[in-house]
Amino acid sequence: MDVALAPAFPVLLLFLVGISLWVVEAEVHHYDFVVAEKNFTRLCKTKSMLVVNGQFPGPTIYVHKGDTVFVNVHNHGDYGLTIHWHGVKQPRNPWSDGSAYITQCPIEPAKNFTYEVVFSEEEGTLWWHANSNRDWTRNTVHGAIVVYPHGSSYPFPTPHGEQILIFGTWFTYDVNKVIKEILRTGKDVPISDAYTINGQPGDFCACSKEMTYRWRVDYGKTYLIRLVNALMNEEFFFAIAGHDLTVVGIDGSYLKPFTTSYVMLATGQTMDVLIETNQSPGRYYMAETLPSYTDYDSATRFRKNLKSLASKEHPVHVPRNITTRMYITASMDRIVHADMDYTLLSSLNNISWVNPSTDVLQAYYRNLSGIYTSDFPNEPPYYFDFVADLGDTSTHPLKGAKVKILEYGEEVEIVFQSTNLLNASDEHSMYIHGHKYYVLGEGYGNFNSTIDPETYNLVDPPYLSTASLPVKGWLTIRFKANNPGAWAMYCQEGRHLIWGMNTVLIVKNGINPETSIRSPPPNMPSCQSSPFSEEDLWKFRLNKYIDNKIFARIRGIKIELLQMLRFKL
Ligand SMILES: [Cu+2]
Repeated sequence: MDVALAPAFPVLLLFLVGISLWVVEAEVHHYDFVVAEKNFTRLCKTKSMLVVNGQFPGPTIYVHKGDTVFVNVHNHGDYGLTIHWHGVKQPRNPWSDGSAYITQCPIEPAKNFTYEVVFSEEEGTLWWHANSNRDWTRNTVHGAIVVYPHGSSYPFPTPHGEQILIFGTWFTYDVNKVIKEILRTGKDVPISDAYTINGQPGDFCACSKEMTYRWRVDYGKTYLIRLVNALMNEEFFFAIAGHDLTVVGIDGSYLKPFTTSYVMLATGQTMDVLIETNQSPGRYYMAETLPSYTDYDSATRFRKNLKSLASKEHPVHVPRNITTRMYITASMDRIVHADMDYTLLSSLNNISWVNPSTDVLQAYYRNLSGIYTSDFPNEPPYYFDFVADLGDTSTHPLKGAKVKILEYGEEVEIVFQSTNLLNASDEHSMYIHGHKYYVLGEGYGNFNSTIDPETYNLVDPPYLSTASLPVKGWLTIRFKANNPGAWAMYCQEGRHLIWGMNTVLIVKNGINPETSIRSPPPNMPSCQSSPFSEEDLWKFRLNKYIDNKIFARIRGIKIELLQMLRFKL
């Protein structure tokens, strides 16, 4: 704006200020994430755990819609990891998706990597977490992402205040060590010791009374609560005693507001709810409970209320011209060995995912062969009554890195079917990277392709990144494959994920640069198994040289090897 004009034209100045607020540019933010071990005490026990910037939960990222965030992740831990931005589409930028062995190789100890997190359509609450299908690091390495509207306001009355509530799982020991062992033995995962809200167990838990998370609110106000389900394995109900909740958003998109006494979040889901503090001043419990098997109707009833705003400002674009249809079974399974011992597995369409040695994205982009195969099937290999009592294990899942290739712009419909193999049907939280999708419908039993589509919501279906696949039931989603890259698709529940309930969608480039994958950043972590680069090797040798030199001086001797090293350095 021309400042010189201001004194002479005060009216014009106000007008220009008004305009400049409207066209405010998308911002660029920078964060440093230092991942390191730190001691935490809960339930009367102290343990060391991996966290970001010494915090549990980790730091919140605040942006406006359309901003870009550079997050420099410094790994001070003792094993490799990646960070994923859950529900962030990252248009054309799979390089910063942070999916271990799918979009990148892990950031090794003492290394760093800068993610460029590109926000586009998301508005509301999302979260970030360590992302691996071979460990549970995300249990302690996670935090919230808040995306404010850009140049507009909320599609609901502006709240007086807001609060983030992150729900987590607590183990009193290093659960990752146990998971490592489980991956070797193929046995079941341990049960957690407590659930936490913002890092603290409830006040009924041992040694927790003083530390339990408390939130002080004023009477007669409206607050926006941002809920994040960062639990390792569970979906849950959440309620606040004596108060109704008005649900206004989910997974970073708005909903038609509806009022309810409880909400339900799938594993990995986020939700925005309003609360009016209209009850007499006092203390009210905020509580998460796990659904029992009889509660699944309550879960379904709640989810039926989820409807997109479908307004002029927030339209829906439900794909109608489906070019790829997939019917994907999600199963627990096991391989029984000759000695009657067994190994647990999980699968999608009878394929149990195994990470390749180089990440899928790198292999696809550089045309490397032998890393993955493109034969992930569009339907299960065997049809049977998927939801019957199925104690036996005759389906023999195949292990491998099988991916599904999609042309750019395809309109995809996927029906997920939960099977009851091992009589172990469970709700699954189906998550796709790089694409949000419309949830058209869900139901119990085997999917019926004649009857069930009649129930689809094609008008205002919710737009999610993570959705519940009901126990012994089905779930139909649709999306347009308009984000080129290699994108993971899996069950977010940690125990299903580590056993292989995972695959990858590769979306090919479109016809021009605007519809093609960006070039990779120059500093992608290397996939070499050796933790040392050439530079590290020389640093290592230099340190050894200095040590040896001191040692030699003490002894008063000269070692020829040292001379040689000195020459080289
Ligand atoms: Cu699952």
